[in-house]
Amino acid sequence: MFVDEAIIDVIAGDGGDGMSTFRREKYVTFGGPSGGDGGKGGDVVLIATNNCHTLADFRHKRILKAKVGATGGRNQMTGRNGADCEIMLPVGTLVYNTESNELLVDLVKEGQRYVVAKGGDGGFGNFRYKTSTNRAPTKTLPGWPGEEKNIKLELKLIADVALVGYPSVGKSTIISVLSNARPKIGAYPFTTLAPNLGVVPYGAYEDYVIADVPGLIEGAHEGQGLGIQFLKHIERTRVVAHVIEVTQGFPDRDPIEDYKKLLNELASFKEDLVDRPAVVVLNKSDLPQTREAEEDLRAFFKELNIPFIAVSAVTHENMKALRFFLGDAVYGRNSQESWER
Ligand SMILES: Nc1nc2c(ncn2[C@@H]2O[C@H](COP(=O)(O)OP(=O)(O)OP(=O)(O)O)[C@@H](O)[C@H]2O)c(=O)[nH]1
Ligand SMILES: [Mg+2]
Repeated sequence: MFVDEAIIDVIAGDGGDGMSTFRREKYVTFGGPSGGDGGKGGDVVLIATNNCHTLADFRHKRILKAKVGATGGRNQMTGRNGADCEIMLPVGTLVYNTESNELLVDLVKEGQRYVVAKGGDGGFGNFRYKTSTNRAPTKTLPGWPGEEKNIKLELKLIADVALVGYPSVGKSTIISVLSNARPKIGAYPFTTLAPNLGVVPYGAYEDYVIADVPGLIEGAHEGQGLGIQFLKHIERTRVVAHVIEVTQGFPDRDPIEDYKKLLNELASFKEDLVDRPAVVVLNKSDLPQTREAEEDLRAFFKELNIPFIAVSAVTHENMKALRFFLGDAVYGRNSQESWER
């Protein structure tokens, strides 16, 4: 199940209490205070990872706690520190303090760490209180409490390219051909219920991340279809790739109309979504009606100065070119002419 929001409590460990004890040794009459400090409580640490792409793990796990520090020991031994609680979160997770609504951290890079709740320090043991006038103090301090917070996790995937289009235009098929991702593909609308991410090799040393967003329809920004919940995942992608098709038997569908309607949806959701680099991928060019329409569509997008490519994800025609076409857009090297057949 795809979950992109979760609210959890994070509780760092309390520090261990200081110890009150006196040295007891043979032949030493007044050994003096020797109680050690308590150990530090564990922190709650958030760590960004590319190994998971949803917050589903946190749907039921609502409280995450680090371990408390141990009480100080004899012979001025400090208690053991409490173990940290490390929480792995998908790259792209924004973390908010629920009470203040303040953004605490945006986990954008693999391996990024953030201490969201600090463990309490250990309390002083009685050896700390030894003075010239008080040689036998029994005073100690309890450990300091660990921080506690209620935080909201919000995932906004970070991809280089988002495939955007009507249901069943072949977005998932494209991502399965280009990348290591193996999403579900189906001849019915809304096969994809959650974004899929895949890594696409590009050039000798570069690659890019491609996301397939569940099919959008007119009214998506008002909640039609799978709606608004997935539009936010397009917010942080560099390039929007509109996937279009020439349908048969759907009189109300037309590739240019589809494109305009979805552009409108993106703009209604967030204006600057339409300002970012966009390209158009005409899929299913193995079908005769697509071949027929291709030249007109190419001319239309050329007029708008939008890079255009025609492919077939099923026969793999032009799919290698698509890999570079999208990569060029990501790295800002796109030239429309070079992709014309
Ligand atoms: N003829 C032809 N069919 C294709 C091509 N690409 C995809 N299809 C078919 O189109 C249907 C939908 O493909 P998907 O990849 O699931 O489409 P999608 O855009 O991910 O659809 P949603 O997840 O529902 O939004 C499947 O039956 C595919 O086999 C193509 O290049 N040519
Ligand atoms: Mg799909």
